Amino acid sequence: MDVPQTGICTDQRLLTGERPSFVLALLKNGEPFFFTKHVYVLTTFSALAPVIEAYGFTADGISIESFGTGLINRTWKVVSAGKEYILQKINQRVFTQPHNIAHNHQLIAAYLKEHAPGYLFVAPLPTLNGEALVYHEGEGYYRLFPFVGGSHSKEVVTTPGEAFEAARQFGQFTRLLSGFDVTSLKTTIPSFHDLSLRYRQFLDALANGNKTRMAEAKEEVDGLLAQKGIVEQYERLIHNPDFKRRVTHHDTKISNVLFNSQNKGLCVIDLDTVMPGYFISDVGDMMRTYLSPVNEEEKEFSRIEVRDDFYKALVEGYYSEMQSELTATEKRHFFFAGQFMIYMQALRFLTDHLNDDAYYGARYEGHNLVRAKNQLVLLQRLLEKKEILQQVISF
Ligand code: GN1
Ligand code: MG
Repeated sequence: MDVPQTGICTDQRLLTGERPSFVLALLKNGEPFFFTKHVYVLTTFSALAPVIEAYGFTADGISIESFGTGLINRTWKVVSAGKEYILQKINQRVFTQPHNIAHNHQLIAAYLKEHAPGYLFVAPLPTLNGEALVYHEGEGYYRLFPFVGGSHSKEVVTTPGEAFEAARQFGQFTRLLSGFDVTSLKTTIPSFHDLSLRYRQFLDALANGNKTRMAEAKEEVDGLLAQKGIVEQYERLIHNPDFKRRVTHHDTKISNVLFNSQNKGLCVIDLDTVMPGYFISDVGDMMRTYLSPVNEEEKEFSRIEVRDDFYKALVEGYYSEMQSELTATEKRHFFFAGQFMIYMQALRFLTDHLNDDAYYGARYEGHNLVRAKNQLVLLQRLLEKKEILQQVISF
């Protein structure tokens, strides 16, 4: 196996439950040198070499560095021979059947190629053997994407124009696939946005989770239990035939939209959770991540707010693509989408806190409790504006 003679590999990601790590590996004459603050994560060229070789990269001059802020998969930016790529390792604790993801990507890519040939769908690149995934023995599954040239992503939405653009992108994605047979998609995470299941998992964590943490989080636990009506409303909705199963992205946070240098939306990314679902998942996660000037990581809760003009832009952006697709029942539940998703995310963060951070990991003690509190405040801010915001949808 060849290892590069020179290059830099950085990795700031953490392993679940461990402390933040920073590793800088410099390779000289094939020998790695590590400069570390906390040596918990080691990602070296040699660890990734079998993967990058599958794509025919030569080791000389390649650079691989950690990229993005996703919580589940691990992502690197790869530069080789002047070309940029995104390399990802699929988290198999979460995505237990990586081939299901590849199957979905292939079906959607083929459909869009035929029905919307100009659409930018960022599909994985095939290996030298024509495979969509690389299996690295003892490590897991990887795939490589082209890096969309001239693109950038965002962590928070700073203008209504950005909210409009992002909402338009997700609306366009679902609309272009409205003629696609949604039942042909495989489920990549069973019951991913099933709020009733998330609620049961929360109750389960209350019964079996960390008792000390439970006592400390009593106020948040009670706050979530008190809003169980959201689960009941969700149950009623999904049994309503006017609530359609559509091709749904299921992770529409702002960092999953690529923008060009003029801040126009280019495409949506992070397509692993594209599955049959309901529009409230996509619209709700946009509300969760576009309406406030700060995101789920914010510890200063007074900075969390719901911006009316961003809500309006979100509605207009999504409707610019989906207005004629949505049923009247769906439109009436536009606001509910935000309640549904913010509540679900608060449940998931608090459940994980009670389960000792087994799913999301934690960068500091109490990280998921802070995230849960943050989402509860956001939900409160949204509900306070219910009447005003519902008037925005007058068309
Ligand atoms: C996870 O890995 P990432 O950041 O794309 C999670 C989403 C959550 C999000 C919260 C598969 O997404 O559902 O909304 O964290 N994805 C999965 O930041 O659980
Ligand atoms: Mg994601």
